[in-house]
Amino acid sequence: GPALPRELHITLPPGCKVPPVTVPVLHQVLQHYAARTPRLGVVLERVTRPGWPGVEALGHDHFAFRTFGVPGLGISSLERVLVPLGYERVADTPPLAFPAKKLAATWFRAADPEARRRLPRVFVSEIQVEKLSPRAQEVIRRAGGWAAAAPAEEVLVQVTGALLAGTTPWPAPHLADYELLMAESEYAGWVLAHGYSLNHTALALHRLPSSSSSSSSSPSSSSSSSSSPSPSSSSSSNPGADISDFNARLQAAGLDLNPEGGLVKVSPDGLLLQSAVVADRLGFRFGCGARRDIAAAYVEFVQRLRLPQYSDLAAEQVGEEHLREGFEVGNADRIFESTTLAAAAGANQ
Ligand code: OOG
Ligand code: NI
Repeated sequence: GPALPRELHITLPPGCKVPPVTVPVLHQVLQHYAARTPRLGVVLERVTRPGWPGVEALGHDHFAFRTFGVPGLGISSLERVLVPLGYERVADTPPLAFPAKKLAATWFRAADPEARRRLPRVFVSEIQVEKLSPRAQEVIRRAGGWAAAAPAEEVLVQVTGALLAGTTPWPAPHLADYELLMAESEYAGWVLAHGYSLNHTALALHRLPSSSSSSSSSPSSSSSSSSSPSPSSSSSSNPGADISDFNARLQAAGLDLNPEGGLVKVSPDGLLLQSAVVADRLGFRFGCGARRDIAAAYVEFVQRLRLPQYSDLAAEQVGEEHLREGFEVGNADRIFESTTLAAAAGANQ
C-alpha cells in the first residue's frame, strides 16, 4: 500500500506512554494513531499525568473505525479481522443508525469476559454509499470497487495490511476527489483519505483512580456543572474520574472540546457520559503531489456509570460489568462531529 506521508510521523514527548493493548494488530493500530494525533500527546502529558497516578490505568474504553459500505469493505471487512482475534459482534436492537449522516454502526467486544477487562470495545461505522450522489459513488467505486471483485482472502489481506500500516487499501486520493466527497459528506472524505487508520481511541475515565479521593471539591462541582439529567446516585458512588472535572482539565491544557449538544454527551438513561477533543489537522499528501492540512484523528473520553441494580455493591467490588454497557445513538451522532469541526476550522483559515 501507499507509504504514510512523512509529515504524519510526529514523535510523542519523551516519557509519554500510550496505555498498551495486548492484541498485536490493535497495538500496531494504536502506535500509528499515537504518532499522528498530537492531541493525544497533550492529553497524556498535560492532563492525565499531574495528580492522576498510573497512565496505564487509563485503559481504552473503545477504538473506532470508519468504512465505506461497499461489497467487501464496510463493517463486515473489520468483522473478518476482529472475529479471529477473539472479538464478537454485539447486535444492538434497534441497530445504531444515523439517517441524516447516511451512516450505520455496530460494535464488537472480546468474546471472553475476562479479556474484556484488557481489550477495548471496537466501534465500527459505515457510510451507505448507495445513498450518495452518482459522482460521489463513482469516486468511491474507483477507490474501493476492487474489493467486490477480489476473493475474500485477498480483501482480508489488503484490509489487514491497511490496518497495520494505518492507511488506505487504495492509492492516495486526488485532492479533487477528496473535495468532491467532502462537499457531500465529511465522513466519506475522511475515509477516502484515512481508510483503516484509527479514527479515535476513547479513554476510560471510569478506570481512573476516583477523583473524589484526591479532591474534596469534585463531587459538588460535578453535580453543579452537569446540565443534563444526572443519575440518582451521587458521583462519588461511581468509579473513576468525573468527566466534567476531566473536561475542565482538558480545556486548561488548551484543548478544544467538541461542543455539539454540550461538552458532555449524556445518554437518555444518564449513565453513559462522553466527550471528545476536536480532531487534529495534519499535513496530507494527495495523489499527484498536492498537499493540504486536513482533519485527522481525535481523542474521546468515556465515563460509564454504575447500573441501578448494582447500587448496593461496595465501591471496591464494582467492576466494568456493573457499569452501563454499549453505545448510544444520540451521543455518537454528536461525537462524529469531532472531525467535521476540524474540517470546518480549515475552511476558515
Ligand atoms: C464515531 C463517533 C461515535 C461513540 O463512541 O459513540 C463514537 C466516529 O467519529 O467515527 O465514537
Ligand atoms: Ni467513540
